[in-house]
Amino acid sequence: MTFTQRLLEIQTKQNSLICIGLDVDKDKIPKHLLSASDPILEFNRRIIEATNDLVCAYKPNLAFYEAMGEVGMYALRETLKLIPKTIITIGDGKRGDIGNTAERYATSLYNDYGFDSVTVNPYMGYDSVEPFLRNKEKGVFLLALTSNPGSKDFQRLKVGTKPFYEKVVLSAKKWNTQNNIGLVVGATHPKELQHIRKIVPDMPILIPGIGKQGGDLKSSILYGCSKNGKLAVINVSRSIIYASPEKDFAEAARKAVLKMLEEIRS
Ligand code: OMP
Repeated sequence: MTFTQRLLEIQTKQNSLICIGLDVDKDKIPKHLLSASDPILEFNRRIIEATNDLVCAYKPNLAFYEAMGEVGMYALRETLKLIPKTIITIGDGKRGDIGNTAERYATSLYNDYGFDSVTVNPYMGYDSVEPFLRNKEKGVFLLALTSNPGSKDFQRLKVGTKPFYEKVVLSAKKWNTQNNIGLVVGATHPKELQHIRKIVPDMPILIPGIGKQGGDLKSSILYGCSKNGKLAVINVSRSIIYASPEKDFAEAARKAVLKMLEEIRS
């Protein structure tokens, strides 16, 4: 089964397009957890237990764990063990380097950590992406048009008559011979999302930027989904995991996801 087929199956079974970003910051977790033997792991455990029946994916952003050194990396590995195998994991490291280095990154993220999929920055071209594509069961989300203000600096520059990000989308389409490539398109660009979905009707699109970054859920669903209402992966990190700073944080996270699901389904 290819990555995209598996994602589709999981989204159907879970009846959810939501991905929770596990971007855990020790300064932001409820204070009572700081006395736990591993506060980050405990936080993630509670969030995963409270939400795993409502989501299609979890996306730990590696930066948050790397920033904590060995303690963080341990928490990340243990967190991955807590995520049911029926849910997709996305290792968000936005990797991108020459071929032999990319190969090592792919080995680390897929085989050592065991992520089902990763985010990759395609700026260095095909040879930097290809090692991540070899296993059709593993997925690659290529940055196309990112959610941040700086996305205009390079991604929107015209190459001939088309913006650079569109070249990325067209290349991704060409490289997708194993049905395991997806794109990243920020929720902050609804018009472009609609245009990109037309170019790649059946490719997964990871859509971050809802909540704190100001992206809109309704337009992300309307423009980001495939014809059968799937393959958009709506990522939300802070607005869900920090829905409450108190002891009820896990229940509050669940409530926040339920509210989003209601909005999506309506
Ligand atoms: P919140 O803004 O807290 O929901 O977090 C967004 C998450 O998505 C962070 O982990 C970002 O690194 C990530 N992200 C973006 O915000 N914008 C992008 O264009 C791409 C990503 C990503 O690849 O996940």
